[in-house]
Amino acid sequence: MRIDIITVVPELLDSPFSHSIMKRAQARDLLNVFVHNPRDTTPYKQGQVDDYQFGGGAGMVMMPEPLAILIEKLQSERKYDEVIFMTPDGNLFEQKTANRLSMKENIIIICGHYKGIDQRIRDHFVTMEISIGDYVLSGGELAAAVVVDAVGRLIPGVLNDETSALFDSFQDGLLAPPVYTRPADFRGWPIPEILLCGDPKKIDLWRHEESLKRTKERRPGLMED
Ligand code: 6GU
Repeated sequence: MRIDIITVVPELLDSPFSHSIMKRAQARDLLNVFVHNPRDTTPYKQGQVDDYQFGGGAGMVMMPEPLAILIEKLQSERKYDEVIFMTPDGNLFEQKTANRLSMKENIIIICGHYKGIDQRIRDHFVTMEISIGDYVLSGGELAAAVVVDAVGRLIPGVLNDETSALFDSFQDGLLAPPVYTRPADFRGWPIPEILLCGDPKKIDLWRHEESLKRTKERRPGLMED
């Protein structure tokens, strides 16, 4: 899978894909992330990419031309399945969105900055608008990193134990159960005895019950879906 991210602050994305699972995914060529700065290709003087908004109001808006130039250049090189715009007024990003995106071949992700991007880019190039939650970030970059991570780890072959994503929180609509490692008694706090019983069926059942309990307590809304 190839992901092209468009941002005026590429430095914000230097680190998120350079470690751990995202690093391995790229080393294995299962995921390729490229970051593009519209400042480098803008037709305007001095790298201008934003301007005042028509109608007045505080805050700059990203101009359409520098974004269109970059998007069209990428689209002339390969076919993209989605052109995603990261924005707090987008559709809420959920595990099912990540699942769906992990099956795509090529996607473009546009990170908004300032007051946002010119609406005409959203109308004529963007195919999907994503928010990662009901709070406002200074720009779309950290949100894009969240999306790339959540999607990237689902690409077949990326995770070590391919079955492990199956047991993630949300993957079956429930939160994950608690986990324990050694020692079995830490400062007088023992692990649940059932985990030592050696019967995988009993343990699975216990884990499922703990998942249900946790979901009912913390996210009852998930149970209704
Ligand atoms: Cl995608 N962008 C920004 N700027 N803020 C957000 C967001 C995105 N999702 C939640 N808050």
